[in-house]
Amino acid sequence: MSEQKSEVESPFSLKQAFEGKFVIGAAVNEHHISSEADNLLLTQHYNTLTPENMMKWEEIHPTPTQFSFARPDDLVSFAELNNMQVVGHTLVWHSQTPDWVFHREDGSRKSREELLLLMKNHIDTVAGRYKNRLYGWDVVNEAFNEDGSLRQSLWYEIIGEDFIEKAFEYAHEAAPKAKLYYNDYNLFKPAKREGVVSLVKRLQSKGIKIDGVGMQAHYSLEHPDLKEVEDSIKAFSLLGVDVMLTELDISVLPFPDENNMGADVGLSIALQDEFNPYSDSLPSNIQKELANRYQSLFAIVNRHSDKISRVTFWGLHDGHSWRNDWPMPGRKDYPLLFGHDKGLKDFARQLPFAEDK
Ligand code: 9MR
Repeated sequence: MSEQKSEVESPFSLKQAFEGKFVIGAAVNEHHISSEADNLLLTQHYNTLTPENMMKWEEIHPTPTQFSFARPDDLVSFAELNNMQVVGHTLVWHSQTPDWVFHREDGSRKSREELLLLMKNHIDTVAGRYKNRLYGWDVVNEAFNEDGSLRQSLWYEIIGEDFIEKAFEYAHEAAPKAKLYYNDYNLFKPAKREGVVSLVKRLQSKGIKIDGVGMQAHYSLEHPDLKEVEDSIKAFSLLGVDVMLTELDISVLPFPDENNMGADVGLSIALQDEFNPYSDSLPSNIQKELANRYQSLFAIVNRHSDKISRVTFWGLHDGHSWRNDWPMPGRKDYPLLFGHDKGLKDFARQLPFAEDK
């Protein structure tokens, strides 16, 4: 499944293979930053990093008066030392946000004004701290429902639909040079795509800076139809903003709930063996399917590399992927380019790196 090539020859490097087209990255946690072996993989293959969890509100701002900057600082320093971009993830999200953000001590809901002030302080403090060091921010994450309407999150319910505009305005004030992105899953779906297209147009018509749309890209062998992915890349690009695949992984496992594909972190289903068929190893025919799927996706990405500024994998190697635990904790999945043994999978060396191959 994987091989280590002699370091005597020029070693294969993903970032070199895609050089001049788009930057390529991985989502990382503190253990990658402290592991020498992982450091080597990261610096050899990637030129952009996204913190998988450590900049989420509950981690970086766990209580009203406490900010936890030690781990994010280490990540940003590591990236700077190695000439890598960092994209912050994420300032405003309905998930992984502590309850005190939305409720007063007596349990009642905060007012619009209170929540806006808190949002501004959070963004000022977090985005402001890294203002000339982070390349960009996922300013707002997952604000849409599958039908293209706005999710009834507490941000939406308390502030109203302009919470998104406010977040982008505050982020621009706090970090004027940072690229500002909207990020979501299932953006290949036409209705959800249209919701985001309308959002970008609304922000643009009001003169609010938005630089790009991140398509998360949590895919599987069967889903989605890549034609829809391509249609969304084109649609977002027509708005004049960057398009990125921001959380790419391709699950090989059967999906236990066909109605809830995507990346809703709230979904959790008890482990059943029939849904964990490759707990020992991945059969060669499935490896081939995974290789073909990645080939097809990167053929599209290459064809549109003039529109795509970044491709980021959601994790470094299979052992650490969130896919092993979502939506069914305890499975063994194989969604990334580096396997459970941390080796680069053979097919990754033969992705279509050149135009229209
Ligand atoms: O991969 C992340 C996992 O380790 C966390 O437990 C989870 C909840 O914070 O978030 C995962 O990352 C999510 C990302 O932040 C937003 N899009 C969906 C990702 C996968 O759930």
